[in-house]
Amino acid sequence: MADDGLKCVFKGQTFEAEIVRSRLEDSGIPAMIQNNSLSAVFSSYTYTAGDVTVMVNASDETAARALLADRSDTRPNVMRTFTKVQDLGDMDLALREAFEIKKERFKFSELGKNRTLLMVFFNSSLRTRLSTQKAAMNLGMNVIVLDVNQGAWKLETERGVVMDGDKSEHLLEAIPVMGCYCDVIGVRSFAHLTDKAEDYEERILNQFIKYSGKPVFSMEAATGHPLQSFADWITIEEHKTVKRPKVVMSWAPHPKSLPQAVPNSFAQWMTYVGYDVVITHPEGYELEPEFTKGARIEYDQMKAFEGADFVYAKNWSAASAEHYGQILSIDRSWTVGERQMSVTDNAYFMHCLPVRRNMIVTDDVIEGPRSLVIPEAANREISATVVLKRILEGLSD
Ligand code: AN0
Ligand code: CP
Repeated sequence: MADDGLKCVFKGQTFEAEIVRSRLEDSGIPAMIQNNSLSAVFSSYTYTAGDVTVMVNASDETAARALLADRSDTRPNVMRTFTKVQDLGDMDLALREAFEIKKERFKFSELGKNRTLLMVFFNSSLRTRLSTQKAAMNLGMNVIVLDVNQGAWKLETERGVVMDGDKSEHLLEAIPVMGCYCDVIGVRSFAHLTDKAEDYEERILNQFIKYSGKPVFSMEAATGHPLQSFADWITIEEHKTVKRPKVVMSWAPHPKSLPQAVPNSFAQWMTYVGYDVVITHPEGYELEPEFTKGARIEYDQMKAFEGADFVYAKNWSAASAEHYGQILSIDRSWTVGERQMSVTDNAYFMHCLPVRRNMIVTDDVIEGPRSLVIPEAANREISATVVLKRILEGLSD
């Protein structure tokens, strides 16, 4: 943390302080927890001994107070941001909420009254656009959709650039302006696949979190697609017949370079909920270990598929620093077909869609009785409704 003096923005019990600290950090505000009884420095601050306090840099104090004021309390199941599985808190509760909403999807139709969702798309979408808008409508919200590349000013994203080119507006003005017109913002911004550090820092998404002044959720950002993984998880829970199914995520060929967002999130989510996760891909397609921790990597696709309960196919480009964003293989023997499915335990087939047939998966498998691609897409409405509901519950007037 910078050395411009620390200010206390919260005082309370340790567990609450932890929630407050992570909420601040998620919004790009460095924060630390201090225990008064242990800190001599502390006596000089307004808040006196006895409790745990959360400290921020003096220059962040106003932003931190505004952020904390925007949520009525520190209940763990209300959310300010949704970018990763951990944001959901108690997973059993999240799943119960998903099934409750699936049974009665208009149950919370008053919650979003006079609230506005802004969905910002830097990239194309079918499912995310429709399902998130439907979710907002289930909750009684108003919705604005902005397709940045269709009709908005071209946006500069780098600070310090002399804007004498074709970009008319800077993201640093555009974001707070967008924040003026809404209560919640969803952002879709894919990896550019040229600069790994820039993508993996989630520069665009984090700027929205930091400068919009509103709760922000990912509608697929550079390194993750949590709304998709949440829907995938609901779908698996609905179809599994054993407590801990074997879930195999398989790379498959694709003619264009695709981000790692979907496989990153899927691996992270499925290991987090404790499934038996196997990832199979040709050498060179290793994902970042922070997402695959707890999964087994098997380079032999047929071996990986043995006894699988669920097969999740997806293409992604290389994630390594040397080959970042590159296509290293277009080997069509990896296309998921009857040959691979026959060694599974009558596995269900899954894909997030959009899918290129006979590159990723054969017509027969995707059209077959074990294909879950449509129920999976349908559950996108449910995952989005849970996420928006929780964000709405965290808003104060
Ligand atoms: C995107 C991707 O692979 O990240 C979106 C998937 C939901 N897919 C394509 O661009 C084809
Ligand atoms: N699965 C998914 O996110 O699809 P879209 O890219 O169409 O939104």
